[in-house]
Amino acid sequence: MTSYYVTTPIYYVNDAPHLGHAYATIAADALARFHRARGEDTFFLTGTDEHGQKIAQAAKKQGIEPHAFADAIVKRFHTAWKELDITNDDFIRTTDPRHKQIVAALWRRIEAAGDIYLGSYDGHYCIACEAFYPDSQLLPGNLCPLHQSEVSWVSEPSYFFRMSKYAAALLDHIATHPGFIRPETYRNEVVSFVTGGLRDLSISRTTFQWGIPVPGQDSHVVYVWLDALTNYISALGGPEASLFQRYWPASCHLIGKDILRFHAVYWPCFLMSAGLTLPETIVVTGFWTVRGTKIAKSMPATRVDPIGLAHDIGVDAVRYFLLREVPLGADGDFTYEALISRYNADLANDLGNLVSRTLTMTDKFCGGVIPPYSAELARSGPHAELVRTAAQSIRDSSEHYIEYAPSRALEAAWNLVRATNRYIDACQPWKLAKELTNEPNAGSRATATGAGIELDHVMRTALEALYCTARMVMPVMPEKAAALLAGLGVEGEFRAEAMGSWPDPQRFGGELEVGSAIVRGEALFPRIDKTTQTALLDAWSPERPEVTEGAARGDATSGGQARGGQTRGGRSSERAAQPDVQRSGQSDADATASSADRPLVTMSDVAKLDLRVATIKSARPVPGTRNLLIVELDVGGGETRRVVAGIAAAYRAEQLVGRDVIFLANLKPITIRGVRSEGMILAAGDNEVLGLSAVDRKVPAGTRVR
Ligand code: ME8
Repeated sequence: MTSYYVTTPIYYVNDAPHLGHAYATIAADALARFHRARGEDTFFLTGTDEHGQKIAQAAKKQGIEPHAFADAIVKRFHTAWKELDITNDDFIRTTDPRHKQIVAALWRRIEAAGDIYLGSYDGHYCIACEAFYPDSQLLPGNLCPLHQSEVSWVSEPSYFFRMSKYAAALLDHIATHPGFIRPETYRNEVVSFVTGGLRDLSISRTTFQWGIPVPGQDSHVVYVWLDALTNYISALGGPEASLFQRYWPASCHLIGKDILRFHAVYWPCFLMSAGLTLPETIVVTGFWTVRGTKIAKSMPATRVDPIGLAHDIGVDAVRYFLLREVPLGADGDFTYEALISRYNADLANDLGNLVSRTLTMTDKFCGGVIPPYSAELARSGPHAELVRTAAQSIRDSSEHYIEYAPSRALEAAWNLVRATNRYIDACQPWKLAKELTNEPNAGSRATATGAGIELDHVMRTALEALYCTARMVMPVMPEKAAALLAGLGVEGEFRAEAMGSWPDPQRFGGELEVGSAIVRGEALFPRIDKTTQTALLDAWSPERPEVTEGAARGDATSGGQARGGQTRGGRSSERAAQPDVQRSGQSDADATASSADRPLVTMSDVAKLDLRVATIKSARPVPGTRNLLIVELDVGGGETRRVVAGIAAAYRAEQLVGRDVIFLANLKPITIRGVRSEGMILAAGDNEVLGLSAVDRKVPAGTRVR
């Protein structure tokens, strides 16, 4: 069986994980899930990098011993990866005894090759990078080119690695293995760096202790990058172990562009010296930035909490956004508006709406069970076209995952989603159903009339397309893929089988079981309407600039890196004109209404609103937010409701208790910052609250408002 071994960088434990770490780990997780589904013997490794001056300093600052300091942060990484549905097979810590042992063994192999000598190092060192910098690479004022902070001067005895010896062999390897460093721009960067000449590398330090002792030389600790890079083989038990035989060389080291040189130059040279095979490929990801500044622990203004986002809009939506929005090698500027836009456009409108309309119509027209497929109809017209599109999507998606382009893999899956929406529009099952009711034998659905066969076939084709889609998006959205399969009535071992394997285009049409019941549950991706959007944006970034109209419409043109917004916006308005049965569950009508020009409503629209007088019983801030309050209201009949209200900029919590307000009681509940919000207090003001609603005399809580 082919093996597939994927790794993430091992993260420094100087602070809790942020969005950048989540990104690399989610990308590696999607790759691991995809390769498992292809039936490959997969091993997925992540972990933490705990030695070196940077961690020693961070621990000292807190007055804790470094190991205890690392233990506390490692727990946060474990929690984060659990919350983000990460399926790593192992978690390596560089403080693990198993790791220390292999670092010592690797040192000895390199030493035995005659590649280590004692010298002394005089030069600049950036503690944040844990890297030596020649003067030529520093910014004016002796600043690190990456962190723009002042570097330290180091002068100490040090062991050196004869890296210069491997320059030619490395260039040769890169030339003969075009896929070794991806994308190509990073390959070119490495080639020009190595061509410029490689110097020998200082690989031990003597001025601090927090590291792995050099074998036989306790006064030196191993340079933290030699220590850290070795994790990729120490997790396998080292070169003699059976796991190493099974998984080495690594199929993919997934890394950020900040650590390219360590992985694409130092690591291959160490491995060549130790007589070990080089990894197959180093896949380099770009940076997520916030307003152009790299998201980093040292920059609090760039902090984006991936776990908070996952709680608020679902873990799969966050995973999808990160992998779909930006191709792996490129940088992306993160905005909350772009996150919501993409959620509404791709997940709520395209996929969510397709699922909803397909299941609704299957319920209505096919008795809620999987209808038969007609091999004959499938041979021509729009039916045949959709079968072809499905096959193409499956092939493209798989190729893109293999080529480390998850964004394109998802795009390929969306080709099928959109084609299926068009297919339903073209086939108009609601018309076929109408024809059927007009037929003389209408009472008996079993009659195999033309319209009946075609109606069944159309619905079955759409259901099969959804089955394929669930499996194509599984690596990125495992939870939603499972929920979608459950909706299609795929249960138990069949679901496990569908989740654990890649779709076969040849089997389109024959995957689902005729007669098995579909399940219409909650909407897969409830649309984030304007009210929810405002509340979420308040919670995520209270000091954000005003929301743009485009973002409010779900028009992706407004947000950061979002692309293709014009077409998405266009589709929304097209769909708004379609009959109800196609769009049940998830409305995008509000996507077309601007605040200045709202459509006229009828009394029956107004009658849908459950407006009541409510009395505020208590109010307190949502921790970590500036504008959000948790408000408890007496809504009459002995019922208390809790809402999250974005009113703290206008009212202090204690000013609110005892006030009567107008309350919308039948707003769909949402969870904001982990708090379930069940309703809405009406207030004046658009983006900013100018005043709360009130009644001009005392009336009992619960009194209806009309
Ligand atoms: O460098 N955007 O650890 P680290 C995208 N311990 N990805 C980002 C990011 C951002 N803004 N910020 C961080 C180290 N990353 C070493 C690695 S490996 C043997 C040792 C991701 O905690 C990106 O993948 O600084 C980057 O390479 C990694 O986190 C660095 O994490």
